[in-house]
Amino acid sequence: MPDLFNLEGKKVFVAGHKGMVGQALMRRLEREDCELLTADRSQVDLTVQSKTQAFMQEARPDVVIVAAAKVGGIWANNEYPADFLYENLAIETNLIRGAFAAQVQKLLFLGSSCIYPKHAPQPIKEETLLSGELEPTNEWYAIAKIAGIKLCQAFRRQYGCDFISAMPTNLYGPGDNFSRASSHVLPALMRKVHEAKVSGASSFEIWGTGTPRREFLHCDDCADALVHLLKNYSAEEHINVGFGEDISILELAQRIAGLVGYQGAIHQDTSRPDGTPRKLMSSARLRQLGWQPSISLDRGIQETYQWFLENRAQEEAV
Ligand code: GFB
Repeated sequence: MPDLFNLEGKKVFVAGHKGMVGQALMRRLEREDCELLTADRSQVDLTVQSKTQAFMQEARPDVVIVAAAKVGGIWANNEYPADFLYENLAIETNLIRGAFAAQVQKLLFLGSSCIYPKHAPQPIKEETLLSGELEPTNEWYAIAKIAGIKLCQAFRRQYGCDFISAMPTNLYGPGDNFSRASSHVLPALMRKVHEAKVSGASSFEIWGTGTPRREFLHCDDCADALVHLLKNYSAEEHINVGFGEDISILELAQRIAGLVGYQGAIHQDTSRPDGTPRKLMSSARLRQLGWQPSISLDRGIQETYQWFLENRAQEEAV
């Protein structure tokens, strides 16, 4: 079957090309016969409407991927509600409206699995959106991402724009944020295990009870799925991008410790929040479109740890 949308010869603007997903998209798109367009923050501040608009008018991309966002783990989301709500709203409205004004042929907006209700039935189907209350630690980010989905749908409905939305699950991989406070759980635990191993500590700490369950997708698998969607998907409804299996946080900690080669104990800091009890998405619609992940969690953890050792371990230790 020929692709619905042909990337050949197209000018593709990857907004957020320096983030983990943006970098993965750049690696993946290099294999396509398209022209890649990027813009550093010093060139264009995507939170400023006039600057984003002017950039789009001048650059005239054919395709826009909205991978630019303010992101972080449970602590950062909870601590900086204004930044997470405002910056994400600003970036996405500027890019989506800017793409419409510049007559962009195709736009792909990236959201997150936290858009779904805290107690959504598992695995979470796309139609669960807006059927219940959000998880309070990340409702600011979730509301911004829901607004982005709706904006794409609205431009599609009112003006016939080919704007689509994808909702990746929790992502990890090379280029991730390993900072102590603002990172997501997988890089956070990787760093803690590494430091415990290097210092000879008898234990390391995980936040919360360890019982919440999460699904983890490697960023290179995610980028591959996103390119597949660009080529093969054109509809109003957002579409889930998941791995298909989840794991408890305690099991994740044990898995990382095993792969890194650390034998100490794991302590739970229950003064920290658990967040959503479980977030396993149904990716049935994406599978029906002919895509599935290829990087196992063990291989992904090993690769990411290698990247951490080569790129971050030294500076993080300071
Ligand atoms: O990855 P994470 O920060 O975010 O945390 P969410 C997932 C789970 O891991 C929570 C636990 O139950 C945390 O309490 N956890 C255990 C840890 N140890 C740690 C640690 O050292 N660091 C971190 N960060 N967590 C985020 C949302 O939710 O997921 C975002 O806040 C976004 O908006 C993102 O949707 C994908 O999975 O809970």
